[in-house]
Amino acid sequence: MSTPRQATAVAASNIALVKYWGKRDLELNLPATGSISVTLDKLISRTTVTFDAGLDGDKVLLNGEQDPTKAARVLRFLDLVRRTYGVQERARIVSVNDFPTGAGLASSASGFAALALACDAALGLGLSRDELSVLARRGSGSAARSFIAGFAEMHAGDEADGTDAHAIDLAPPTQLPLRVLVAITTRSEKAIGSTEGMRLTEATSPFYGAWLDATRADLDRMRAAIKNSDLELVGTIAEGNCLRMHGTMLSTEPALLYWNAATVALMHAVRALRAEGLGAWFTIDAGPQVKVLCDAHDAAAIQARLAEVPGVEAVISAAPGPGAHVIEAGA
Ligand code: 2P0
Repeated sequence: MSTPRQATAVAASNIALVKYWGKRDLELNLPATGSISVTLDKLISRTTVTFDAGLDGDKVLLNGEQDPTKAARVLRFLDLVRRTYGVQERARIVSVNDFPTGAGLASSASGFAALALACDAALGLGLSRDELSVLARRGSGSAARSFIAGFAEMHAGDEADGTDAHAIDLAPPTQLPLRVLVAITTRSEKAIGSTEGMRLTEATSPFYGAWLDATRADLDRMRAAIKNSDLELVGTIAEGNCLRMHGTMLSTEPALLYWNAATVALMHAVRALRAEGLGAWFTIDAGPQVKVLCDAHDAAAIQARLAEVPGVEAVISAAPGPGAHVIEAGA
C-alpha cells in the first residue's frame, strides 16, 4: 500500500476593501467584478490534509467537530481536486481556526486557501500562486485573495474557463500603517450564506447592475489610493463601497439584512470618532461583525472606544499580514 501523502498549510482571513457580491458563473465560481482586499495577520486557519489509500472514505474535522453541513463544501472541493489531478486516495482533513469557534467570523477565505495549499503540497502538484488562487476560488471566492501578502486585487477575468480569475499583488503589508479592528457583535451563525445571498441579489435586486458599475469605479479609485498610501482615501472608498453593497443587499427580495443593533451602533460610533477628528472607517461583510480601518497610531484608543459600544463582545486588532504558506510537507 502506498505511503500516505500529508501536508499542513496556514492562511489568514482577508477583508475586502472593495467587495465581491455577485457571480458571472456559478459552476466555476467566477465573480462578476474584481475585488480588492487586505490579508490579515490574525484570524488564521491551519489545515492538515492526508491523502491515504487506507481510508475507506473522506474524514473532515473542522475545529474538532464532525459537522456534515460544513463538511459538505469541503468534500465537494476534495472531489474537484481528485477529478482535476487524477488522484484516487481518500483524505483526512483536520482544520482549526485560531479564532473562537462559532464566533460568527467568516472562515471560508482562510479555510479554503489553507486547504488548497495543503492539497498542492501533499500531492506535490507544484501549482503556481495564480493556479492556487484559481483552485481556492472554486471553494470560496474570497479564498482566492488569501495567497497574497498585504494588499491584493482579485481579477474577475475574461476567460470562460476561469483561468484568469485569480488574485494578484497590489502592495506589500507595509504599504500603509493600517490596523483592522474586528468588532464581534454576536457569536451566532449567519442566516443566509454568501452564495445563496448573491444568487438572490442577482435575481431580484433592481440595484444589482448599478452596484456592479459602482464597484468597477471603486476598484480604480482604491488601486490608486493604495498606491499613493492614502489611508484616509482608502477608508473613505471602503466605507462607501460597503454601504453600496449593503444597500443592494437590502433591496434584494427577500431583503438581506445582515446587521444587528450593535452593528448599527458601531457604524454610528465610527462616524462619531471621525467627527472628533480620529481617522476611522467601517466595513461590514455578509454578517453582523464590523471591521474598523484606522492608522496603527490610533488603534489602541479606537479599540477601547469600540469595546464600550453596547452589544460588542470583543474587538480583535489585526495588521496586514503574510499570504498563505506551507508549514509542513511530507508523510
Ligand atoms: C468579500 N464577501 O469580497 C465579500 C463581501 C462577503 C461580502 O466574499 O460564494 O464566502 O463562497 O464565493 O467568498 C464572502 O463570500 O462567497 C465574500 P462564495 P464567499 O469579501
